[in-house]
Amino acid sequence: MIRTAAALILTASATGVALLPPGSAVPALREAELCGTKITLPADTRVTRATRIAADAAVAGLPGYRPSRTFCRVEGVIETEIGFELWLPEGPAWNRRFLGAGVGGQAGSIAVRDLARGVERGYAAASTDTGHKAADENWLLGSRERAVNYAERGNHLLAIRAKAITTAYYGARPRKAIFIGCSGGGRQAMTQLQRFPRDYDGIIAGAPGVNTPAMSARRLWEMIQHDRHKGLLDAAGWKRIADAAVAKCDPEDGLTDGLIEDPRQCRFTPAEMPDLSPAQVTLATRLYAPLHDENGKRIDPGILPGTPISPVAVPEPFTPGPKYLATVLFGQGIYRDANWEPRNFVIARDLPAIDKVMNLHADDPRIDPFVKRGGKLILYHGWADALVAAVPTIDYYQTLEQRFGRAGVRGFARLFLMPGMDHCRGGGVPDRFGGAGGLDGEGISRAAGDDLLTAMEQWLDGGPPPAQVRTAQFKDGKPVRTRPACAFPSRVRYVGGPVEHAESYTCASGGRK
Ligand SMILES: [Ca+2]
Repeated sequence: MIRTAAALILTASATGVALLPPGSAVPALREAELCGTKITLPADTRVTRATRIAADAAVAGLPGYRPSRTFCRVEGVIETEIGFELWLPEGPAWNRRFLGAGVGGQAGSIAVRDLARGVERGYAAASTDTGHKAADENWLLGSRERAVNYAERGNHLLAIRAKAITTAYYGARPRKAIFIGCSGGGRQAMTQLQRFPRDYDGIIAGAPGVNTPAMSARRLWEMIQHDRHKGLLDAAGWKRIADAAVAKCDPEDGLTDGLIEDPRQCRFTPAEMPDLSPAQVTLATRLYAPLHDENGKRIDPGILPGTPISPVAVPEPFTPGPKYLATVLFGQGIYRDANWEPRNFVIARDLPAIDKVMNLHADDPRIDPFVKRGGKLILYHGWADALVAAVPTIDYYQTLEQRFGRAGVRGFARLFLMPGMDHCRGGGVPDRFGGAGGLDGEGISRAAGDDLLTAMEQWLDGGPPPAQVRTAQFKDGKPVRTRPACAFPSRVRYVGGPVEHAESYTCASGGRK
């Protein structure tokens, strides 16, 4: 891939526009000056701005961040509308690695926090909006290319073009490339791994939504249910239901610590709550249950007990767009209608139809090319994620076990599940462990045992795979609770001491399916 990228530059320099058919639009041979360094750009790539940002200077779009080192902030466009940024630490500070950072929800923005984190560690770090701007609420009504750019192509082009620019800028190829993302960014990560296995050596995917069409169908269906039964259960009511499940199942895992170690083992139904009305029980039971389409076909595994359901249309994480991803996907993607009415949603009709517009499935276990070239995968997911359920991520890991064998998978993949953690982070539980979307050093430390990015770096460099990661809960800037997350299928076992200290636990194998 890197060779291809270098070849692209050569093609652009050596042949320029000569090979284009007569009469076609003639792109200029593109040169750019990146903060004092002149390079030749890939032929389809423009740099719109390159800004030298000094150490300790303010960084636009990321208030409060003061970089510890000087870097060149490159903003550009691939083809006609795939916006990207590439942050390049000044020469000697480069760690010879490349970091791709995914964007959640509808994309349309740049993962600047992850780019800042990359720069702090010396990465050349890049992120793309995948071809549209979040402010454009009807983005999917644009060119048909936008769907495929969003689904897969934007990040693939980013990997190739941004690596080419990186190579030209430093005069050397990155020796390792890592992609990190959560939510939609996690789906992007898994898509890279499955469809473009040469783009990245290491993939860190949080809450990936490996079946995004089904997940979006649930989102829309839930919105319709909440709308239809407005006022029946408010946020406090839904929270009480989740709390009742935790109260019942927390001690069943052997330790009363406010967390359900494996909510799949928790047997709880809202009918157990005597203070709920029959109508409330019916609604809650229906929303937690697996979703079925109008023909009775099962669409998803449902919501795990202990996960609070939001009674309003759930806001999209990370991209505060005026329209919800599910509405955009189905309304604009299928019906090309900006005013499509979500109440017209028919699962059995619309769910298969979205697959004809774009491929948002990221659950293909046939990842042999990635595995054969030594690629490594770290997955993580919060057990109490109400937006993107954890179970499909576990299911995906288990399809890998079926294909590669349990020992085989442990050669290239690790899955960490965080009890009580919400979508990507949050939930009032330990949720800092060097996942996507955080600034560098926001956890306990940057050591491999505390930080998944460091763990990936060391694994790729021949070190041991992470057997566990210490997760931390912070309050007012201070860690108040730490806990190990153990690589699936091993589980956390309490061995004695304060429950809020990671040292009171060990990872035990077995006992989990
Ligand atoms: Ca417990």
